[in-house]
Amino acid sequence: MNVNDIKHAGLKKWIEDFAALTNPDEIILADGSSAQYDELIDQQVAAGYATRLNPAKKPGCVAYNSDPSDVARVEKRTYISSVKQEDAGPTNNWMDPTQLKKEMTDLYRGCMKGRTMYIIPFSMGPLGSPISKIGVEITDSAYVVANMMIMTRVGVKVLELLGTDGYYVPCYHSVGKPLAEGESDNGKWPCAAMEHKYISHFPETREIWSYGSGYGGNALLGKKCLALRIATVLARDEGWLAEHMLILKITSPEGKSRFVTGAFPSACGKTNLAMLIPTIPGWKVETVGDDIAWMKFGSDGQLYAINPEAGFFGVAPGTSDDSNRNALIAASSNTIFTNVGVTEDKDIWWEGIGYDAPGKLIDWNDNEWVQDKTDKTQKPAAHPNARFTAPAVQCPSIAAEWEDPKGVPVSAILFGGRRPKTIPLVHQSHDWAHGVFLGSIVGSEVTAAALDVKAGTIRRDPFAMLPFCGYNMGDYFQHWLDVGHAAPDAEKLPKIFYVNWFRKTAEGKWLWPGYGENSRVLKWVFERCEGTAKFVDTPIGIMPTIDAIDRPEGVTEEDMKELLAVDLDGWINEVEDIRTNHYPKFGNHLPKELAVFLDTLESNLKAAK
Ligand code: OXD
Ligand code: MN
Repeated sequence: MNVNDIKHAGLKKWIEDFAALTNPDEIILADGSSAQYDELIDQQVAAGYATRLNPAKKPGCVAYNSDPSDVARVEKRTYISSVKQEDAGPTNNWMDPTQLKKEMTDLYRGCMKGRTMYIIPFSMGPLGSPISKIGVEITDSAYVVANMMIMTRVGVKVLELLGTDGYYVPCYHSVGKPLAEGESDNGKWPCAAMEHKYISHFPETREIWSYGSGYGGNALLGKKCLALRIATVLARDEGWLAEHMLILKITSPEGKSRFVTGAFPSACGKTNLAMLIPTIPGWKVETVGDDIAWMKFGSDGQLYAINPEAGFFGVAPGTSDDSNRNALIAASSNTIFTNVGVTEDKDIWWEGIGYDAPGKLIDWNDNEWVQDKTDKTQKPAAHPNARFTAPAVQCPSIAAEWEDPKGVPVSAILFGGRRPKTIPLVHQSHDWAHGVFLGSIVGSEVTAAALDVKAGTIRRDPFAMLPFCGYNMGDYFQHWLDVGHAAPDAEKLPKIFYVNWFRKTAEGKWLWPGYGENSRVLKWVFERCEGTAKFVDTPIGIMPTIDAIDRPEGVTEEDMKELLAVDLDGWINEVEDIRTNHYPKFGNHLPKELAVFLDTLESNLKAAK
């Protein structure tokens, strides 16, 4: 099938208009077939953009290196371009949509010269699910097409669902590097200069316009752009939730299963938690999704979640047999690696993979690289944000229900961040609205030196949505409260917990081992849902009694007391920081209900002193 066979007149005209503006050499429809995927990858390997990995070690896998200027999401070039600036709120970059569209139209003019334009019809969520949404991405990057084919459901079946007049979210993408007559990329990753990169969202018209970057969330427009920023706007208007959350299934030794979603800022081990291998005998954890959850009430009054994605775009460095064996297995075939080291026998390697580099590598900058453990200043072979793009279905822990079109019923929602002090291992909200308060105050220690924030400081990242909310975050808090008020049956709302795997002693030693041991906390969450867990009420919320969570090896009773203590002074400082530096940002968009929770927390803490 090709573009001329498209039956949807509006879609056809939209494609023709953009082709007239961007002037590509040819137009190809991504039909979703494995034959087309293989052909694309073969072409990319032949043109020098990608290296085919050793079929005996990594069958069906390729490795790409990007341009050093194009290695991550670029938040400072990401815009929520609503008509009114106030609707983008204090946490988003804003530009007037007319001005932004003018600037970007000028950049798009002729930008696909010498390149192929690909049309990618995609579904976020299982085909035909009442919770799914359809998008169409136009791109001039074959890398984007191949990644979208793993991360979403692509092709002819989506066009069939669209019919002759179905609704889709229109998404423009170009790497922003037109080729002159006879010019070639010579196998180098094409992209535009930083000041010409734009990741733009138009919430009123539900459009995504991306230019200049070929990497990850900047270019695979189904993920952060559609499934979070635009979806939050759709969810607000339609009464559901589009969230930066993993979805997991936990099953007790008695065979009872519950589903849990969890929001954690980037770099807090979300993918590891979603694929966790429990250390407690008899318990099982399975994966439904590792990054995004869309949640809607079912006709039974229960909140149901789907994973809108079909693959994992996971951070490679640090992924090892110990930290996440399931991810390594998922990414052992039919996977695209970006910015990792490649060994002489064409296998992959990265820092934290669990073994030393086997001989000479080609690093992510295309240079020869030999590991020198005595050189503390040696640049890494893999970029810290190097990624694997792997099909979800290949994950050994994938749950049988992961593609269920009606979604999975959610029993519990976790919020968390990287907090060395103050925040206990786990506490639970009294109810939904109190849980919204907990989500609104989430913060995480800044670890990446690249961020414009001093390492070691706490960056508030409410609901782990700071870079992903498509409208005013104060209004987003209100939407969460409204969802609770509108719940058909408040008893059936998920219970909400705040967890912290990252507590340290004054000497900087981890108090909690994390990874598979986090299953002990999940067990307590499960038991709270069952009504069987031991708990106490405290000034900050409901907490486990000291003996309610089995201690992992190496965690003493003293450690456990510290992990489950209410640090009154620490919390009083926390309240002060929220009152001074966090909540005021939202001005009159901050829901009154949340300000009341902050006052109540403060008086509870003072009364307990
Ligand atoms: C991601 C992120 O890439 O959250 O998933 O940054
Ligand atoms: Mn994410």
